[in-house]
Amino acid sequence: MSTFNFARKEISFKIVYYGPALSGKTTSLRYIYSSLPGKVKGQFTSIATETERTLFFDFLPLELGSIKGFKIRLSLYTVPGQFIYKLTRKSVLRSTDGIIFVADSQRRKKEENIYSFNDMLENLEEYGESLSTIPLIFQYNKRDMEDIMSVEELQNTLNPENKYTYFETIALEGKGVLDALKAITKLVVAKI
Ligand SMILES: Nc1nc2c(ncn2[C@@H]2O[C@H](COP(=O)(O)OP(=O)(O)O)[C@@H](O)[C@H]2O)c(=O)[nH]1
Ligand SMILES: [Mg+2]
Repeated sequence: MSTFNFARKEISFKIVYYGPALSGKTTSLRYIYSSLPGKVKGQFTSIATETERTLFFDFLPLELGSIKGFKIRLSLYTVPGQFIYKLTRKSVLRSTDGIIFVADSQRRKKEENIYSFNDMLENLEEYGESLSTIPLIFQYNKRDMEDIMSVEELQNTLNPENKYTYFETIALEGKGVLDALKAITKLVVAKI
């Protein structure tokens, strides 16, 4: 839920990077962090296990331009993808304004992508939310890897009605990451 702070003339939006474990969510946030000038980005907080997989969440506050005199703030979160962290994923998703679903293009991850997408829908539903009100953008990530699904196959699997915009991304190189962020930002800002 976007929040207005009239005293400080700020609007804050929350965007969650959702997807299966190791699909490239934290890498996407790292790239965003490294590519933006210092005054735009806040502290990048990452709480990780020793194996470098996200345990709780990653959090990156950004200050963008302003509209109608209100400063735009974005808070970017990622969820831990491993099956056992379902409750954490649900709590990170609370009151989100937009979702970037980071799918892993590798063929052997097909079922995990589907599981994660359905898990996200379930969690939204438990908050009384759905994709009819919360904008979503896909990142079809790891396009540089061997044995990946075609975009057509990913679309048929995750986005069969082509309702959501997708970007082919290589988070490790930053390719497509900022385009996806801009697209979701446009959608969440348009909603207010
Ligand atoms: N080749 C390749 N590796 C990637 C890409 N994106 C992420 N990775 C790697 O995949 C692994 C998991 O990435 P991470 O961002 O931690 O996944 P998360 O669990 O979704 O946060 C790391 O070793 C990354 O370097 C990509 O587009 N291409
Ligand atoms: Mg992570």
